[in-house]
Amino acid sequence: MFCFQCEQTAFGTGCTERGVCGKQPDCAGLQDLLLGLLKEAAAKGADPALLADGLFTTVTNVNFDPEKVAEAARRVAAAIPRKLPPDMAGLEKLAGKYAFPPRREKLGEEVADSQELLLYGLKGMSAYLHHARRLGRTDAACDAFLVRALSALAKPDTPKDELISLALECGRQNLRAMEILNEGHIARFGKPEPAAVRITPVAGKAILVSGHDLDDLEQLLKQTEGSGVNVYTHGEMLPAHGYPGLKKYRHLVGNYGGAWQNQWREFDAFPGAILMTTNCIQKPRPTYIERIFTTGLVEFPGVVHVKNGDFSTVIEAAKRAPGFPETEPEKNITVGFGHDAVAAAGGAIVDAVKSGKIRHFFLIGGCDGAKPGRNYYTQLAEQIPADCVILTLACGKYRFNKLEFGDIGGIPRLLDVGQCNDAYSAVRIAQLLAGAFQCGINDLPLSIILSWYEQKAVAVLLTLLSLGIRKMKLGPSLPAFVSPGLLRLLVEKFDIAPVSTPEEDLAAALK
Ligand code: FSO
Ligand code: SF4
Repeated sequence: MFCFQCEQTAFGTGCTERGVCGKQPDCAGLQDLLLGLLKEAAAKGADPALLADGLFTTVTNVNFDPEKVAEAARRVAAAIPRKLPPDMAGLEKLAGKYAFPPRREKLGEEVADSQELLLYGLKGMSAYLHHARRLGRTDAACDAFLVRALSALAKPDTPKDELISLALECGRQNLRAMEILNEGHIARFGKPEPAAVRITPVAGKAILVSGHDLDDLEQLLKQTEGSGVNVYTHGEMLPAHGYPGLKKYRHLVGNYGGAWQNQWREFDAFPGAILMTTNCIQKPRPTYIERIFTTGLVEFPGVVHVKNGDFSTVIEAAKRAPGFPETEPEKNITVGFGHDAVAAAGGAIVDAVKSGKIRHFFLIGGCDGAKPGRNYYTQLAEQIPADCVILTLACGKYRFNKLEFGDIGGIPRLLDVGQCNDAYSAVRIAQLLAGAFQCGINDLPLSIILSWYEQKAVAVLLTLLSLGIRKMKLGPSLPAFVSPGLLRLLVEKFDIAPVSTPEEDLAAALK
């Protein structure tokens, strides 16, 4: 196998024996086959929903089940149409034809790596299109672009420059994908508003919901209403508490734990059932494999998968588990600072900047991971001076969102904008500030310092680049699929740089 699509890739170069994420070679091979078929299907004008779901299936930490990936490959093959070998051994042999290293050898490093940059951006965008579609939102231009860009990847002779411009176009289209997802969330659950979220447990039976799919959360909340089972958010579900249509459920009692990479410890300790709605599942420990469930595209061999939104097995498992024995003293954090909430405070924020009370904004967001270097983000947030405001989003926020930051004249110093897809909201906030100060985003007293882990972060980064945003810092390390030539281009055109030390990066930002 060969895979280097995420930040934790082995030795910073590529996973070859097995994935650091736990992906096994059989599953990796079948994902290569699925991707190859998706490109061929796109060239034949296949259904964009089928393409998006296929791509999302191959995102890091989504689907570890070879049988299910093979099923997905068969669905895509049927759309081409193309006959596949009937057995797994035949599929795995065929998969070898689509592996990355021979392709890289044939195409040369720069073209092959530019193909991967575009492919990973498309994977990230597909995740957002998938969630939006589940809320009844689609966009014809995004769908058409997905088909066109994947078709370009089916052709070996698409030149590097065209691939790079498609990658930037992917960033533009991804902004729209995040926008329709935002519209879908607001239409269904109302505009996010600042809300205190309890982070200590309440006595009683419990279900922990992780991942990004707010629709799944809503179904679960409806099905647990009046059952005596409390629901807690985990990881990227935390922003759910800001939506009026979700926080109205009184048994959505709080948030438990932190980011996805701590799940072994946290799920072990959680005395109830656990539901994974999207990516970021790790190989479950035997201690909780009986009480963890998947739904949607996320699957793991040996874990019960819930289909058709019927969460009764999850609720039964929660009732069998002991639950929390007692209510701990209440502690809260605040979420819900989407662009509408920030716009409402816009006048006060602009006044605070003009009077010098707010000196600088830091957007510190992105995806968390397990590497020790990620302490950087905690140290950075801690060292940011008291006259600066921190905007944050995605699961990287757990590195600092339980610290006390206080406020500047009533404006909280830490504003949680939401999930990774709410990068859309962060862009709107930046545009709002730029409008108020009649300048461009690059001229604002704003520094963007991102952490990346998987392919949705690649899509978001491409979005920010496509908006012409310069001088972003990226960490904890640069992607392995960025070849030296591609890196030169990113540095020359966008002044993008890896994170350094918190002290150096802070000094540079506040200069
Ligand atoms: Fe984090 Fe996981 Fe939202 Fe990612 S939970 S790592 S890019 O899936 O998605 O922020
Ligand atoms: Fe390795 Fe990341 Fe690929 Fe998993 S997704 S196999 S950790 S590069």
